[in-house]
Amino acid sequence: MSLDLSLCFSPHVEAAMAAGRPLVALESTIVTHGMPYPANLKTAQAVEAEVRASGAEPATIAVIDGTLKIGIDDGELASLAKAEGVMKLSRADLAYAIAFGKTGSTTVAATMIAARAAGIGVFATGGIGGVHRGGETSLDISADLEELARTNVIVVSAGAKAILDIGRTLEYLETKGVPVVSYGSDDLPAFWARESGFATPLRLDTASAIARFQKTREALGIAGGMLIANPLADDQAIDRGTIEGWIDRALADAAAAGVTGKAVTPYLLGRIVELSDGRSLDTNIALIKANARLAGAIAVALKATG
Ligand code: PSU
Ligand code: MN
Repeated sequence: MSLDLSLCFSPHVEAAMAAGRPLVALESTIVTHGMPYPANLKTAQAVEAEVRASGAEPATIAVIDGTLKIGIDDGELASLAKAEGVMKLSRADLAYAIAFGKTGSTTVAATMIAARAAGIGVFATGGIGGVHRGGETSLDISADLEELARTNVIVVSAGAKAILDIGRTLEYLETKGVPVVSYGSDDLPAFWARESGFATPLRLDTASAIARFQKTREALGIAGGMLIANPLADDQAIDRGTIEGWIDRALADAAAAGVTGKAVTPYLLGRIVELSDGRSLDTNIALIKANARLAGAIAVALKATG
């Protein structure tokens, strides 16, 4: 049996591709599972605007009624933002949703797969998934890490989410040969916080240096993506001590509620928004916008280097 996996490009994305303009992929799990309505919708729109302001075209990716969309329109974004029971898709179930006509948002892993299929080399998110705290016994390790090892897409993030075990996440990425590059910092950022306390494996200070690094990897035939960790501006970040208190409390609540599997990350993010009285949400919004700006600059630089 031969299946026609036709990607559905939005008119904006199609026009940008035809004109040879730079593109940036954006994920949709942050919309459906990462933030409450209506902040999720406002943020997704603002993030697209940031990409445009940096000279690139945004392509927000999602599966809608079984169609893999590379770029969605305002109406589709609004209905995803409000919808309940949307699947949270990763490498394991992206094809399931397409095969059986489901609607699902794409995580970092699934967005990388779709971006690669569409020929888009740069992708902006908030924070990647990684090794959860206690992951050495629970084996709760995000499929995002394996995807970074396999799929040639530059993922611009604010690091791994601070709810995770950052040290083990770094070890895992090192084992898999994934470059971890902090942008303009010697310390690996930790999502809401500017610093994780871990020295960054690599540091680059310009978008064109990042583009040059990825092009060189590709020239060497090295498969896989790279993780760019972009620290938030000082006045928008939350200090490590403050955020750790909320994380500990959220982790204890998740354990008491018996939350497991795919539900863990959305539960923790939601609980930390409550515990911080919305402060973590403001910071999450600021960091994804900053990442979208940097991703746009990298996409522009990739075009400029041929
Ligand atoms: N960044 C955010 N909020 C999010 C995510 C990223 O600011 O909700 C999502 C991404 O889609 C990422 C997912 O792939 O969280 C990680 O989920 P898990 O830990 O279950 O792999
Ligand atoms: Mn998990």
